Amino acid sequence: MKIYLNGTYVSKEDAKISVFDHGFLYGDGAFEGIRSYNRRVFRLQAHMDRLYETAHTLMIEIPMTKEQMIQAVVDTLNQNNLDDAYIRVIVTRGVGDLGLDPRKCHGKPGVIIIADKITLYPEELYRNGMAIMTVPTVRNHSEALNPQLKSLNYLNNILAKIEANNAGFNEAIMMDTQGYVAECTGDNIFIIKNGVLLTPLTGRLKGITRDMVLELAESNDVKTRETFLTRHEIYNADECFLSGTAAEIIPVVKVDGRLIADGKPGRFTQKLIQQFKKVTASDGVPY
Ligand code: PXG
Repeated sequence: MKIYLNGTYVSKEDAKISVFDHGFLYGDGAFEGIRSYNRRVFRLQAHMDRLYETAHTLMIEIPMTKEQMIQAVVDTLNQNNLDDAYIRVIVTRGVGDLGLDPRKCHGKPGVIIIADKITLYPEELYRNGMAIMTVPTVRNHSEALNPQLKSLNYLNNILAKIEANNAGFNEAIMMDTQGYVAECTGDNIFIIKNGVLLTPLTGRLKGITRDMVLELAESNDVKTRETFLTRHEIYNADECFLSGTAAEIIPVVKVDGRLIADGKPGRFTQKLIQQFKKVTASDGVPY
């Protein structure tokens, strides 16, 4: 495996960063998770736009242009000769001292690109659907750490994942600070109710897979609405599914012990999974 580390390629064993890097000390940085299918990088521009927006808000100046970053992602895929891959782009504040003041980080921000594989959930769950639960840990308040930022600080999502794992589940639904459904630990959430596709309006990451699901629904003449959702609405949905780059699209069939409709993956969800496969196999930046 060849890993892009600040402009050079190194082996997995040699891919090391300083213990004084604020990405390590404080989670001070940004990241993206991207997939390629069939030697095409899916929605690369959208991932780059989101990465640069996160960095802009964090006031981290990425030491390369978006075009150079796109080229580095493509080059990393070629270096590793992967037809299908999960690509992790990481930008760290860089090396500073033990204080959190970012002004002490004198060097350039760090840029790391890893191309590998990822499987989030067992294959069987994509066919039969997943049982998930709501957890006590809430998603960040927008005025604390905006969930729109894909920062290196994922501790509240990790706590939520631990709560679900402790109870024997693979995934957690997190609420926002007002008690509305926000998203899962690494996925956006959708329901279908009376033929309308519903998904949380705020308090969640603006997922790139989420955007694609909304586009696909509209092209199927399914009405979509971004709104406020409660647990009650999830329990009584006709269909429920999650979306994410790593997770792709996965049906949800039980939430907090309540079956979703008949407890089987919904018809629209299954159609969407088929359409998702078609689009991802043919769209994207070739390499
Ligand atoms: N919400 C959150 C909080 C995410 O981190 C998504 C939604 C889906 O967004 P995209 O743009 O990918 O459709 C994500 C991204 C993991 C893992 O191991 C998941 C993500 C990122 C990193 C790791 O579960 N999902």
